[in-house]
Amino acid sequence: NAGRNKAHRHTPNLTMATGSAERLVETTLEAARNELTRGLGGLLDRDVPVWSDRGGQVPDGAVVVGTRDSSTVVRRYVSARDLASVGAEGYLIRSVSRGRHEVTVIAANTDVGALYGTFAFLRHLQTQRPIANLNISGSPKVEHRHLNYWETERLYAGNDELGDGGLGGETGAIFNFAATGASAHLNLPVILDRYIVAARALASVGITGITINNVNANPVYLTRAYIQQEAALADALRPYGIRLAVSANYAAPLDQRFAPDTLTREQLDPTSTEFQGWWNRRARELQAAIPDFIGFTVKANSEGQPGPQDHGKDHGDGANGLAAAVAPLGMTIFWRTFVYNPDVDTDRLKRAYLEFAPIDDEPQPDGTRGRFADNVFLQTKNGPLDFQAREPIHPMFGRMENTNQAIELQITQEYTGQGTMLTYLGPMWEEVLTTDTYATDRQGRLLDKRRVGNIVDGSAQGHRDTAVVGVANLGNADNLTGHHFSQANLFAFGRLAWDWTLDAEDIATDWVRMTWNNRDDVVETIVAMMMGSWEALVSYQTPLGIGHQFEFSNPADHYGPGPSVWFGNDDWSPVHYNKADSVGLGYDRSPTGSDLAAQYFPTLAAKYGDIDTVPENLMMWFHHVPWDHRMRSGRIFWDELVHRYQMGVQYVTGMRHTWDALEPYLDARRFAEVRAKLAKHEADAADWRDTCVNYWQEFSGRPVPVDGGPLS
Ligand code: GCW
Repeated sequence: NAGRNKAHRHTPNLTMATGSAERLVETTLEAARNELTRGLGGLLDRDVPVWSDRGGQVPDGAVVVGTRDSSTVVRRYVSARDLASVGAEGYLIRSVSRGRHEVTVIAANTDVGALYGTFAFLRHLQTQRPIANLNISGSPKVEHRHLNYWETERLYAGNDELGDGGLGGETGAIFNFAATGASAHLNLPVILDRYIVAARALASVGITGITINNVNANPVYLTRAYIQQEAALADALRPYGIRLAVSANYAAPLDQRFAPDTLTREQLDPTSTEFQGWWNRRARELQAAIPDFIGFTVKANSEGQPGPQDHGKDHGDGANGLAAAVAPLGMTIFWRTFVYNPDVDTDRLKRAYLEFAPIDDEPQPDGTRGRFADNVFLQTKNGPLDFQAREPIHPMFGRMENTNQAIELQITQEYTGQGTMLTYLGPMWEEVLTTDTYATDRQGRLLDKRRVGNIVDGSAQGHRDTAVVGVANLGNADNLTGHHFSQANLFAFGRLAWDWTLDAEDIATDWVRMTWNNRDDVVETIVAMMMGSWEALVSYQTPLGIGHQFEFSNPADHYGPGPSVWFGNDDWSPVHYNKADSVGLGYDRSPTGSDLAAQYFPTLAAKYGDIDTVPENLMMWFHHVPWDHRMRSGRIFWDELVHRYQMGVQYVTGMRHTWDALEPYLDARRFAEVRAKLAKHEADAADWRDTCVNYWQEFSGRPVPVDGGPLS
């Protein structure tokens, strides 16, 4: 990409706000070299000399990193042909020997590939794998591995909730654009050391881009003053292979901060030259300051955000209008499909598919199908509701054959325990990405590769443009994520975005070795604890496929239980989703109900639509289950339901005991911080169990089986 390696510096200094030893680097290879000297120095506990490759004999034991262009050693030991197999961002790590000299070569086709290889090598050492005779290769399955950053909305890692080093006046957000008071002098373009900490962390798991502002977008991010700030940030992150995007508010052209360059409401028609011209001017300003700017993420006609439907046009027109404006600049539009206009269908879960599928399928004048432009991605949440702890896959996966489709996962734990509950999300994402869509071609023949991961990485339907997006959990806490274990989610997201076929347990094992301790017994214990934590959360919050059951009371919204609540709007209300009555519990989306099931490919439609074949863990997403329905365990549904709540809480109690026993092996501070969180976690999990079971019992009228903890 033009300018990717050019430095456009807007600020000369790094400001040490938290006292970590960061420095600004100009190039990606410099970043890689820093990581090596720092990483090896840390692991070996001594200074590591840096040898500059100007030809001549390589010192014995050296680690050489680079491309065939940048390094004579790489040129000597790694053929162009071998390198071709790992693609633009992949790497090869090899032990080579010449006479009595042993050298480790980290080779790639590009500088960023070399950086990823460096991190892979360090991970290899940190996890104490054997380092003799290395022959490792890696390359990503998906090209765009992005974070969406919602600033302070749904942020649980801000303002240093662990109590160390928070800066007064800051919001808790990782990037300072508009801090006030005592922290105002720390606003961008000043580069805070934590931005470099984040860049290093994100590069270490292969993140390639960040949309820096909330999708409920404030147009201020498109103003000149902010673009200058963004450019400084982009410069600091560029060496780490991380590019920027901005969330665009569809109606930004009305905003007086752009005067005299504003539009009238009539001119917001996405097909108009005025609308496209306005966005083209903004995009050009952005590109002038940030040559490798990615493009825009758009939430339109969703939860009160403006969009093309306010002007009589549909999502295709809207996405394409913006896409046309930025296409000449090589930019991309990430158009979100999180829409639920009540006029479309009474069942919220069916609405996105109903709005987007016809546009994807629309015959075009040139004989092809699908109206969405080539530089549009439809960005779709993993499930059809809203990041609940377990949802069925979104029916759109596999159904958007003619459109680029990105999956959106939520790393920040809005519905999965926020900053309090220890919930490792790797297994959830593994479950989502490996779910079989049973996608067929137009003739109804099953595709060979048809898991959600295949749809996303393009291998199912031959898409070349591919993207995975995670809603980030980055805050200004020292450890970036607040809860120490939330870091594992950021790590797992990056690893799975790189290669969705990786195993969530292997990822957890690496993370524990790199983060806590390398003793096998300790590693096994922590990994085992993590691996069951998500299923436990599902059990004590929303077992057996019961939908959204959260209370909504600022600021703790979407944390605690609220099964009896109606918020004055069906789309947000627990009672609407649970449909508790004297017959049973759950939302009928089978053919006798809303028939969401029919939006899936036929095999899944049949499986989900029948109460006898639906997976029990998704049961109440699709069926109103009678209290005495016989479950696979032999228990009746009511007993099974209560059992799940009890098991979930017991698991958390188990985690607390396990953690206590690990005290001798962990550093005191982090041990205590996690311990305190687990105590609250256990109490809050019990609150979920008691609130829900007591409420369901009003309908079931059955006694509570006593195989678990007390129900107060
Ligand atoms: O999960 C919901 C969140 C909103 C969010 C919205 C979305 C940024 O509660 O905070 O808005 O989804 O994804 O647009």
